[in-house]
Amino acid sequence: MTKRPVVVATRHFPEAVEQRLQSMFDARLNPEDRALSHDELVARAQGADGLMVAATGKVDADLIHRLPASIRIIATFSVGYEHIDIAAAEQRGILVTNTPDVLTDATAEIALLLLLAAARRAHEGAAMLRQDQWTGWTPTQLMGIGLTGKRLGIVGMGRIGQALAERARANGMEIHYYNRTRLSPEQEKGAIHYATVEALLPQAQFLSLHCPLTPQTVKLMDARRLALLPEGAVLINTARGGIVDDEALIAALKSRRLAAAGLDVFDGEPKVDKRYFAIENAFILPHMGSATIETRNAMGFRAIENLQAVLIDGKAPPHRVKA
Ligand code: 8YV
Repeated sequence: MTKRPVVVATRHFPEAVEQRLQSMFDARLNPEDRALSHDELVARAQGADGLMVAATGKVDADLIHRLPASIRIIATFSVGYEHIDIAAAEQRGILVTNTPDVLTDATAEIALLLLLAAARRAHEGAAMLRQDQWTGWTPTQLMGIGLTGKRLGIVGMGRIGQALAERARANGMEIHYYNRTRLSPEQEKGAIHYATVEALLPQAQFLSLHCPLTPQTVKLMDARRLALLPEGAVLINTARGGIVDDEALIAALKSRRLAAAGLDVFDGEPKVDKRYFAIENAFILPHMGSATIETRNAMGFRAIENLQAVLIDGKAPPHRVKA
């Protein structure tokens, strides 16, 4: 039997994904899901052909330079790839791939969940009930904000932004968006395009972030831009925590300048600015955007398709990302 390519998995992936990995490759798994130091990862990668990583571990230039020359592909189990130094990988002739499309619906669903939960004060209601503080219905209790007829601003109208727009339209919202390039009329479906984020913000009674984290979008939502949102706006972030300036957002939520926020991602994850825990108008989740069984399996299979193309079929990977 010919030697099967060796793939190192840096995390414990869903069972069906690991089974497929093992059926196709000589897979070095991480069943305990231990956080691997760079030293450990470099040791595990000796003689290996590919890595399957997740967005939770930095694959920086230092690590890439230390990888053995046998590594030909780094397949990330994520659509985002800001954790990988692509230029450093390219310099060493290592291909980098991601998992687009398959998590679009799941992430849009979580964005809608955050939008509804933040607007309708779900956290406060649930906490009141669980802490046995509910003394009964009153005409003015926990009044939130309705979605129908409101303007939703979307920053980044790619796949996930468009999927959220679809769902928001079904809830009676009007879609306004910023994207570097304007979409075609078929994709826009009546959404209104703005050439700058600054032009969009004053329109956005709700604002949802769907752009990647890049040097240009770090702290995009800073105090100045948050102040451009209408009084009582709701901010949703399912993209990356680093796009929002926590200091500015916390101040805006505390002062009620913003009515609420729904956050699935945090700057410096898994460390979270603990002040959010005490902010009742923040509905927060621990990065669950793609966390459905179907989606996580599909992400794994997509990562495997890329590994297979490069390491078994000797072809270009279907989902290569470039510097
Ligand atoms: C992943 C994500 O769960 O794909 C992404 O970019 O943010 C999440 O859906 C996570 O990054 C796992 O690698």
